[in-house]
Amino acid sequence: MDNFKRTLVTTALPYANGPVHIGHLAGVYVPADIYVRYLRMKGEDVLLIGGSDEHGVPITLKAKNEGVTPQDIVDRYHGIIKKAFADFGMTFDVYSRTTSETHYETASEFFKTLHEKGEFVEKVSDQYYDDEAKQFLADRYITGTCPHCGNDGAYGDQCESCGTSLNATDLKNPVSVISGSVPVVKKTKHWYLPLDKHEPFLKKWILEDHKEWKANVYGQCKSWIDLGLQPRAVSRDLNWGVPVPVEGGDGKVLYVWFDAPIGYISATKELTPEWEKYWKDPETKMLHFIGKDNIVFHCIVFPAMLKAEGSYNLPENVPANEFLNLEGDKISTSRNWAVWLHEYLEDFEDQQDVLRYVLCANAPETKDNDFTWKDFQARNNNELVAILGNFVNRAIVLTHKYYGGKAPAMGSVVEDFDNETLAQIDGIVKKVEASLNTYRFREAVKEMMNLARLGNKYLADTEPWKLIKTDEERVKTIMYVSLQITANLSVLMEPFLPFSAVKLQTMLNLFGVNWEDLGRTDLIPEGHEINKPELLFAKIEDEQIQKQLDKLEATKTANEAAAKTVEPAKDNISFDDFTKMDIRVGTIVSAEKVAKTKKLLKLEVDTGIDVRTVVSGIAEYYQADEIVGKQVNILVNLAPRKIKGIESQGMILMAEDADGKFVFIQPSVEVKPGSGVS
Ligand code: B3M
Ligand code: ZN
Repeated sequence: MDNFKRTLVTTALPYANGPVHIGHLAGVYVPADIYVRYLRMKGEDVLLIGGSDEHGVPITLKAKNEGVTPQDIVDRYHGIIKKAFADFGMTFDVYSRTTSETHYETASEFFKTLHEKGEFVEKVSDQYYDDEAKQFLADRYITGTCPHCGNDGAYGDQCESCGTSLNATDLKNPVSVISGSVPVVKKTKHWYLPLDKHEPFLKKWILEDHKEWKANVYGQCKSWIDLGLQPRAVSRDLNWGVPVPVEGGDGKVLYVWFDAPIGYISATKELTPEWEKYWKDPETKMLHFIGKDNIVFHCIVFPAMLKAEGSYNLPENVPANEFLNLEGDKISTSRNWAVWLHEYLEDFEDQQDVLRYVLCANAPETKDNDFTWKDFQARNNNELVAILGNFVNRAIVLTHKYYGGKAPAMGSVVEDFDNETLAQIDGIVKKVEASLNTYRFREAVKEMMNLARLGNKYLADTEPWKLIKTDEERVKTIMYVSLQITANLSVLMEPFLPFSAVKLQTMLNLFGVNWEDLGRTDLIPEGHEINKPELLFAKIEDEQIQKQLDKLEATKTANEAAAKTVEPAKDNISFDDFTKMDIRVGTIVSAEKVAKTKKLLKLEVDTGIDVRTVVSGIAEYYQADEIVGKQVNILVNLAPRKIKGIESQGMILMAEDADGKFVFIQPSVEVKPGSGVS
C-alpha cells in the first residue's frame, strides 16, 4: 500500500424516498464492497461507511403526496434499503442515517464553525414563493422550462433532460409543485459557500495534483472549474432538515447537499470513538464511491467545506461511475423502470452473486451502460455456470471418484504443462490486484474469471477421465494441480462473489486462507479431506427471463396509460342545460373518406328521425368499410356546420382509449335507431 496507513471508504448516501435498484449497486455499492473486502483480506485497516440521506425536497414531496410525515417516509425506506444492502452482502461497518441525533449535532457544529470563521457570505436574494401555500419554493418544489434545452419539466435545482444545474430563478414559466400556482418573488436571506474564493486551491488540487482521477471525474471537474465557480447557497427556506444553527436561521434548514456528506463523518463517529483518526490523520486515505450526478458535490463542494473547516483530510480519489440503463431506457424510480433489489431476490432466491457478478462485469465504469436480462442470462449460463461452476465441480467430483475425497499428492509423473499452469496462478492474482488498486473492477472480475478459465482449460486439455485407465500417477498430478487452482479461486473470488466463495471454501474444507497466500501451490496438501460437491451456480432458463421482460412490458404499458392525464370536471350545469342536448342511438349506413383530408370521414347515419350526413374526424381510427352497420351515439341537435364544404348535421360521441385513440361509444345491446340517450 502507498504511504497510507488506513483507508476510509464512503459510499453515496441514497435518498430514503424509495427502495434501491440495480443502478445503485452497479454504480456505487458493488465496487465499494469489492474494494473493501479486498483490503480487509489483505489485513489492512479499512472502514466502509454508508447510510441513508433523509433530507431534501424529494422526501418532503413524497410525504405530501402520500399524506404522511417526512419521518414516516424515511423510516420506511431506510429500513428497506438497509435490508437490501445486507441481503446483497454489502459489508458496511456502519450504515447510519442523516436524521440521527449525532448527525444533527455534527452538521450543526460544522456549520457553526464555518460561520464563526467567516467562511460564509450572507446574501439577501429574490426567491420564488407560493402565496397560496405560504412557502418558499426551493429546488424540486418548483418546475418550469429549462433555459438551456427547453424541457418543460425542469426542476428548480436541475434539468434532468440536459443535466444542467439550475437556480430556480433561471426557469421560464415557473410553476409551484405544491399548489400549481405561478409563484411570486420574495426576498430572503441565505448563507453561501464562496466557491469562487476556493477556486485557485481547487484548481491546483484537482487539475494539477490529481491527474490520475478517472477521465469522467477529472473531465467534469475541469469543465466546472473552467466555467468559473460561483458562491452556492447552503441553506434553504424549508422545515425539514437540520435547522440553521445561527442567528437569523429561524425557519431555515441546511441545504441537503451541505448536510449529507457530513453524514459520512457522523456515521464514522457513531461507529468508533477513534473517528478522528480516519478523518484527520493525513496517513488515512479517503475514497468516495459515487455516481456521476454526485461528482461536483464530492470533488468541489465538500472538499471546499472540509478545506474551509481546516482540520479534515480531503479525498485521495473519487472513483465515480457513469449510469446504468435498463433495457435501453434510463432507470427511473418515478416511472418504476428499475430492477428493485428486494424484488430480484423474490425471483432469484440466493442468487445475489449472479447479480453482483453481472453488475460488475458490465459496470458503467467509463460510459453509461445497459443492463439487459438476456445479457444477465448469458453471463450466468456461459460464464458462471459453464466456466467457474463447471471447473470447480469437475475438480471436486473427480477427487471423490478417484480418491474418496482425500487430496492426492503431486504424482511422480509431472509434465512442463503442469508446472506452467501452476505458475500462471500468481500472474493472474497480480493482475487482479493491479486492477483493483486502480479501481478497474470490470477488468479485475475478468481476470478473476481467467483463473477459472485456466482450470477449465487445463482439465479439458489433460483429460484425466481418459488417463485414469492408463496413467494413474499423472492423474494424481492433474488432480493436485486442479485442486490448487480451485483453492486459489475460492479466495480470489471472495471480494466479487462472497456467497459462492464461502460455499466453495466449505466444500473444500478450507478456511483461514488469506490474500497473501494466493499464488501458493500447496494450499490443499496431500490427505486433506474435501466435502461433497454442491452446485455453485444454476442455469437460468428462458422462462425466468421472459417473466422479467413481461414485468417490464407491463410497467411500460402502465406508464403510458398513466401519462394520459384525466381532465378535471367542468363547471356545473343545470338540469335544463342537460335536457337541451338530444342524444340518440344511430346506425351508420355508409361511410367514405373526405377527399384531400387525412382525418375526416363522411358518414350517413340513420338517426331514426332521418338519415343524415355527419362529418367526423375519425379516419385515423376507423376504416370507412369496417364501420358500416355499427351503432353509435349521436348528438342530433347540434347546429349544422360546414366542414370542407359538406354540411355536417350532428356529432358522433367518442371516448379516448389508453393509446390516445378515439373509439365509438356503443349501446351494450343493439337498440332501435332513434332511441334517446338520457
Ligand atoms: N442522496 C444523491 C443521490 O442519491 C444523494 C447522495 C448524497 S451523498 C452525500 O444521488
Ligand atoms: Zn435542460
